[in-house]
Amino acid sequence: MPLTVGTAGHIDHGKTWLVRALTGKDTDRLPEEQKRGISIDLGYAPLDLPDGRRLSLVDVPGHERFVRNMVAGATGIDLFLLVVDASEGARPQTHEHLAIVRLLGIERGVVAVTKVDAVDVETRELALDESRELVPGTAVVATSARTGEGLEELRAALAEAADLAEQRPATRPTRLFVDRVFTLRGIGTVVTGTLWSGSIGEGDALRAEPAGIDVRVRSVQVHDSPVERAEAGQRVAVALPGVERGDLRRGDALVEPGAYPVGYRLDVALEPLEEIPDGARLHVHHGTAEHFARVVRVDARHAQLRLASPVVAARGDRVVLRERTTLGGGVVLDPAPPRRTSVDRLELLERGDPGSIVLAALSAAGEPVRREELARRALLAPEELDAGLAVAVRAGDWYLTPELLEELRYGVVRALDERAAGSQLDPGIPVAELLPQRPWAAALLPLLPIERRGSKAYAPGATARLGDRAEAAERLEDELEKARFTPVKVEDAELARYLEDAGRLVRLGDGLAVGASAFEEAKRLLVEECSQAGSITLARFRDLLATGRKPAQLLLERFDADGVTRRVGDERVLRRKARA
Ligand SMILES: Nc1nc2c(ncn2[C@@H]2O[C@H](COP(=O)(O)OP(=O)(O)OP(=O)(O)O)[C@@H](O)[C@H]2O)c(=O)[nH]1
Ligand SMILES: [Mg+2]
Repeated sequence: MPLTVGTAGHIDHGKTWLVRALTGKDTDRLPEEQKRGISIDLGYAPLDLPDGRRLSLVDVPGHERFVRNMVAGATGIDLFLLVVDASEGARPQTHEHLAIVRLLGIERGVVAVTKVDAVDVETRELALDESRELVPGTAVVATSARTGEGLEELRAALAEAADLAEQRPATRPTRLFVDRVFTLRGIGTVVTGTLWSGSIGEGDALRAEPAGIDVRVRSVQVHDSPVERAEAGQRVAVALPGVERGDLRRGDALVEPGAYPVGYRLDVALEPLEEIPDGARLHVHHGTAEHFARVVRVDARHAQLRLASPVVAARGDRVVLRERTTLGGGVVLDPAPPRRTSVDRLELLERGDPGSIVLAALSAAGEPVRREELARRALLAPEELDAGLAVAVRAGDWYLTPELLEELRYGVVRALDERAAGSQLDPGIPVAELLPQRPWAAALLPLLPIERRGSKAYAPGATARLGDRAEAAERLEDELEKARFTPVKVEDAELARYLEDAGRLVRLGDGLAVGASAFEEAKRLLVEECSQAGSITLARFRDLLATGRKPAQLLLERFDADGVTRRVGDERVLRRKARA
């Protein structure tokens, strides 16, 4: 696993010299750094260990004015290399850098007591003791960049710390925080940074956030050597053709498109070093970015950070809070929280159970949600998300809480009940009207307690019932019986349709109907006549029924429509299927 080591320590305590002694590389490359003899910005060098492993080394400045650069460098590291001048001992930035490293969750490292060539044995022992007390449980090595003393021991101690370094948390999608942007002749814009998670290879389509610029990776280098893919934990240089140098800056993130939210709020669990009151204004260091922010306290341990600039974060990220001095830090619980905070929600996020987090996110959404949408909240790494989704209800591509499914099912049952109880003869509801008109509606249908018949949904086993129209139906049937072959106007079209479905009447044109028995009788007479005479005219049919011309006409049209007869000129003949 690739690891990055970051120096830490007070100004002038010998960090850069030690890095040069270990790697052969002078990381103070800015003219002003060389002129003033101090480090200002971050420096990078590869460090080869005795066992052949290669670590990345980040050298940070010790000057108190450049602590922000130190934090930017330290956010990507796995191990610290705390440097303490043997004659000076621990000084303010020794403590502050150590605190920052701790706030960033970096547990392991090595302490180098430097410049031991310049002190007597007693001072040296004093410095070693002080360092052991300062960072208990960590190897403390006496070194000199001038004489080379202790360097082998230091390499061995770093190798041991690397063996013990924590695995990175569950693998997240690709995210690299940019620490430098420059232009190379013939190549174009190049950004460097530590790859926090995922991998980057030639041809990858990534997005630079928060600018939202889509980029394509032309080539990737790790420590000045081209590689096919760079892995999480490595120092990476990425060539991005087509991007202007001015489009990107330190603090930006190169991410898998859509994998991280971009927002102006962070809910965090605080780790204060000093009192951080509600309303405090301070700087939030996250990744290589620095955001001005206001603190909204939620309770004794939680706060919402309202940022002046957009942040690209994930749950579990660390932040450092500063205002001239380091005030504390925090662990991100929600990288894109709602404005309204809730202690219960934050405690649930802090417990970290994937199932509970998924259910909370789904219930906050209030409707079914696709996996991508949940992934983009960056509350869970992909494999955690899949584990969490197992407790949700799945409907095609959509996920919802069991409670929401219950609610939807209940709503549908009630709507169908109401419909059946009402005056409607047809207790069905058009399927399209069952659920809100949302993209997930179709996927949810199979989970509803309904029976589909055509375009309508019914309660399982539901049949049409006359209910309070039974009397009207009886009256109508009496009337039809009396009228016999003379069609009767039926005002209640729904009732007519219902009675026709039930085989109790036959609808003709113009809202007219005849009774079922009269219709059958008319049909029998028609078929008989046609069978004997071969055909029938309207006049002959009228005479057979002893009725008017119009009723005979309407009945014949219905027989045509039913496929009993076929018109040939002025006459009708039986269709083949009606014969015999
Ligand atoms: N005698 C002696 N002097 C050293 C040694 N290492 C560094 N120095 C002296 O300390 C000065 C500062 O060393 P740097 O390595 O630049 O210190 P630094 O910690 O990187 O300083 P900043 O980056 O500005 O915080 C050097 O210019 C040297 O004069 C050493 O091993 N022995
Ligand atoms: Mg330096």
